[in-house]
Amino acid sequence: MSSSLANQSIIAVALFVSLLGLVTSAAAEPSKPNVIVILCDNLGYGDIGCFGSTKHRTPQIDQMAAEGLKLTDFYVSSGVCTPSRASLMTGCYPRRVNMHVSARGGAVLRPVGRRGLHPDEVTIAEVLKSQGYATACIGKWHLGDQPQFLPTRQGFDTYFGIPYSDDMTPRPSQNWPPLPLMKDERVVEAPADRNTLTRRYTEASIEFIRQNRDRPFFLYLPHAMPGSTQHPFASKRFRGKSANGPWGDSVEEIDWSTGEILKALKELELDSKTLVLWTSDNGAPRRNPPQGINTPLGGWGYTTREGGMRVPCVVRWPGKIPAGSVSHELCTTMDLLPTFAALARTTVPQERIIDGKDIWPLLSGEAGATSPHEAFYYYQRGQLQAVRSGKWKLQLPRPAKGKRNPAQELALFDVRADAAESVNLAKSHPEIARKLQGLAEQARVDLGDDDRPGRNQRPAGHEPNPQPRVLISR
Ligand SMILES: [Ca+2]
Repeated sequence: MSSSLANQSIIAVALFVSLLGLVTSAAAEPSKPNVIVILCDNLGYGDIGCFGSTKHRTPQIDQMAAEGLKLTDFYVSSGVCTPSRASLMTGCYPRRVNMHVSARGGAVLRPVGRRGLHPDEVTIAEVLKSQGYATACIGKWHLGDQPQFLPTRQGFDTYFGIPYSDDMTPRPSQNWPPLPLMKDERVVEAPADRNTLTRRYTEASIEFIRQNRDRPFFLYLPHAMPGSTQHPFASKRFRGKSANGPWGDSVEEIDWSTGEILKALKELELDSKTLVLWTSDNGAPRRNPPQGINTPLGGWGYTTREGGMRVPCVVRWPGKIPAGSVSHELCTTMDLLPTFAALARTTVPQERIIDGKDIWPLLSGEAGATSPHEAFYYYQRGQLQAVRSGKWKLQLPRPAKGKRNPAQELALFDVRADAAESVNLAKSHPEIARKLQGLAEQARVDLGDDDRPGRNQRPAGHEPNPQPRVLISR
């Protein structure tokens, strides 16, 4: 063999070995996981079995918890829909993205509204879409009902659902249209048949999963139920069947829905490739007679009490998240965007502040993993009302503001031992109270408080749309 031939052989072998290396490393690189977020509307901390409900039968969600992780100290950023959902989508506090109040200063967006989540904000769907994910939003959006604010303009390939709350039906003195059920940017049914929403959202979700079984997908499923009406809706199969009236019926139908989705994942052999996170957008509101349950937390939805902002959360991903695990570390819906971005092997937007953190160490049960948040802030609309750090929650003093906002004294609670916020420890732990007041002051500077603007609120905020119009079928 001539030396040049020998050299060529060596080069060929080297080339082959390095190609082999490339092939094996590509094969060894895990595919990007699918992500499913199931978000209930107004469902309370104690409304499902694995979080203590004795009234509602939720075997599917309980089984999901047994196969995955329960987060006991998981928070939403607001006690009401719109700001809570804005945070979930963007990883930011509502004030950061200027979604803490509606155009008229109300707590949530209304139909035919002037505002919505600013199109320039970066959503989870946009982050994952940029990484090759198929994306769908199926359910309640509530981040703007005008075309420029719809899910289809915020990174979702497809949308199916009602763009706002299910109780926003025509009423005198409002130009609200019959409740619109939309496919992408078209109204396909009005008024929407609310009894069948949970069933139809479930069917559409499973169809989306089937269609995208061979590529990574992100499914955002914000249910309409138990929702905002005095009489939550359910399919005939579930109506009148629970021990807790229409509220319980709708929760039990959501449990069925969750089971169907998990069943579809198993059948399609996607179980080991899919993270499913199940939670609620805020706690159960006060009703008379009572419907939803926040026990053992104190207070009701629409407030900054624990019952308003701490929600049940179950996360499942067989093989990656230890079965039957529980974490008491503080984490939030704002952490979803950074966590999912990391799972998709990308980063959060670098040119802007994102409040959420990657909580994969907590989800995956890494030894010694702790909350990435030194402080968590409880805002009611634009007002900072409380701050939590570790096990401590400081309720900030404030004067009365309207009937629904009574005066509050400074109060310190150990919300790990006293989730009902019943024993004020401010006098016995003045140094803790002082420390938390310092953290509150940082938030006032950064995010603002009431009429005081924050240094790092995004100035563009959400663009008012001067001439909103009623969405119609076209
Ligand atoms: Ca809600």
